[in-house]
Amino acid sequence: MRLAIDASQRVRGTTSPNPPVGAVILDAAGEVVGIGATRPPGGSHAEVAALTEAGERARGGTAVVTLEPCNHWGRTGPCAQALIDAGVAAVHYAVDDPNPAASGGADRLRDAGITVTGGTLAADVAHGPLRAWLHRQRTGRPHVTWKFAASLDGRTAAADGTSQWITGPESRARVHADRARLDAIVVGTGTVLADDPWLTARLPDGSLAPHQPLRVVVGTRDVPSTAKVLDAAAPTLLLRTHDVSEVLAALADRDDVLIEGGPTLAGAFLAAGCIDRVQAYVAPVVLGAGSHAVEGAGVGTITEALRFRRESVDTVGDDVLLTLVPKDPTRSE
Ligand code: AOF
Ligand code: ZN
Repeated sequence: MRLAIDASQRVRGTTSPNPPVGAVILDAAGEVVGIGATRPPGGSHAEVAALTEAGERARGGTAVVTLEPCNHWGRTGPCAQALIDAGVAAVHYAVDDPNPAASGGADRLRDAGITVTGGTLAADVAHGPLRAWLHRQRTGRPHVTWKFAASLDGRTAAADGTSQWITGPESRARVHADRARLDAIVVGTGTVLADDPWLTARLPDGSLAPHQPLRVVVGTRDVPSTAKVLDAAAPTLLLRTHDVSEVLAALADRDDVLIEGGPTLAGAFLAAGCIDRVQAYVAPVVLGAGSHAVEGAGVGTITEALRFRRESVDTVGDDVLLTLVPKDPTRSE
């Protein structure tokens, strides 16, 4: 299952509206003979990709899949039937498919005499590669992460507006690796005008990662045609609105969305209860003056404070990465 999870991680950001699923086929002796992951929409599901690699060696073997094999004719044929036809003897999967149109694969496999085990490493998969897709299945909207980098004194830019390199090189590398697995990155027009960000995912050598998320610019101010965000490195969507629900509606077929800035956009998403996870990079540096990560989150008094629960704390180089989820999810659950 760890191998299947790794395979699925590599296709994150390339499969939506389908889930990034991973599959591994073992032959009858327990040797790995096929590894596959969901192809872009219209392409093979993970099981079929792995079975194709395994060929005849799948007969009498075992399939390990991060999601219950599907049972329907959608854009492709049912994976449960493909596993039956390939003659596998056992199937282990992590998470039940919540999509009513596709579920039922486990029963179909059992009816064909295959030993089926569900729930293998289910929490790792549900909180990991399938988190955003499962969230959209449950709520009907994308999973939204709000990411920011701040100094020890809570500043996201210095007094003169300069903001590059608050956090260290390790944090920047991590941000780029994360970007390459996203479906969309959202910023406000204010951030585009102030910082002219490129919003691409770059590899450690500075070149562009093979997969680029959709760049989304939100707001009513004009974006100059020379803005880096409008170049050909990745697709870009301009949304002339401030309205959080309009932004989410425009991204309804995306699973994994990141809010990158600035403070007005973050405030609007927080006030609307539409942040599902926070990634706060805190750097050991003091700026003493300058902007903050959030403006206007609708908090007037301490009892209205938006509170979060710690999911993890990681050190990244000299920085600390706090990963948080809302304590009292309003719309997110
Ligand atoms: C699997 N393996 O790798 C994936 C599955 O329209 P389709 O045919 O592409 O089907 C999409 C649905 O199939 C999707 O909503 C989900 O329920 C399931 N995805 N199932 O067995 C896979 N990606
Ligand atoms: Zn399938």
